[in-house]
Amino acid sequence: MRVDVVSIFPDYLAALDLSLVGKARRTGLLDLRVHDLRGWATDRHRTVDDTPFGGGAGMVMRPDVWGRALDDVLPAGGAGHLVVPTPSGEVFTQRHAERLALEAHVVIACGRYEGIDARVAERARAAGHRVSELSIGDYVLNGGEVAALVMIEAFGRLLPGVVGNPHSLVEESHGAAGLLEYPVYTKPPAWEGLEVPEVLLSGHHARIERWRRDRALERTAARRPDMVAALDVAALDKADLAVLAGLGWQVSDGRLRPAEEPVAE
Ligand code: JCH
Repeated sequence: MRVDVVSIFPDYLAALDLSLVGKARRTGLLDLRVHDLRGWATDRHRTVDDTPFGGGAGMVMRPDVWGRALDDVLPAGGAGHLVVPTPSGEVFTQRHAERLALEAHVVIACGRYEGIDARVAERARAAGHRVSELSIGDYVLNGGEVAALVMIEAFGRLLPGVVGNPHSLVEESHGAAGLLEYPVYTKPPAWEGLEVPEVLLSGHHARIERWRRDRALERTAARRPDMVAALDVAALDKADLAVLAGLGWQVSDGRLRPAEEPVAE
């Protein structure tokens, strides 16, 4: 897979030399290149921004500079996928990561200031590229670089051969099960008076599976009620439904719904 990142702070992306993504680059699974946007500026000061039309605070990144950059890094014939991190995008999820991992060529345009002139995404779409304007969550960053790091790590580990054991990819949170991960423990079995749950030391595989499933259901109900509401009821067994009932969730009209909260007098 080929990935190009364009930024006025290319050094921000230095972390991509490390860990799993760094290894994927060295082994040739990932051809990742980072570019300095100022290389496409034309004036003495290498200006990339200007004041916003319509007024308002801050500066906006110029479309002409970005246009020259993308003409050089997007593949010919509208065959690219342009990702633009932005606080106004759809929220990036594991589904986006899975789709991006299937692409031959992704270009990530990291903005700064108040963002990039909207005509840049518009023109890339008109040229036939896929364009995804994506937020990594509901908080405000100073630019797209950290979001690009997050996305590259999320899709990079899904490339065939990047994570050693592909089994560990399917068992994780936000995979098919739609539940958060159960808590995990390792040695020593007793640490500072805290014990590993006995069932995990029992060697009883079926009981361990049930215990993990119960903890996953509990955690998901406590932390992510939106994920409980989205569960496929047909994929749940009687024990799952009993645990969820104990947590205040009931099936009605084929969907899980929270039991009514008592109305205050
Ligand atoms: C970005 C900015 C507009 C701040 C400039 C480019 C992504 N999830 C997520 N949060 N923040 C970002 C992000 C991505 C790219 C850029 N900024 C700063 C831009 C704003 O409007 C309120 C605020 C932030």
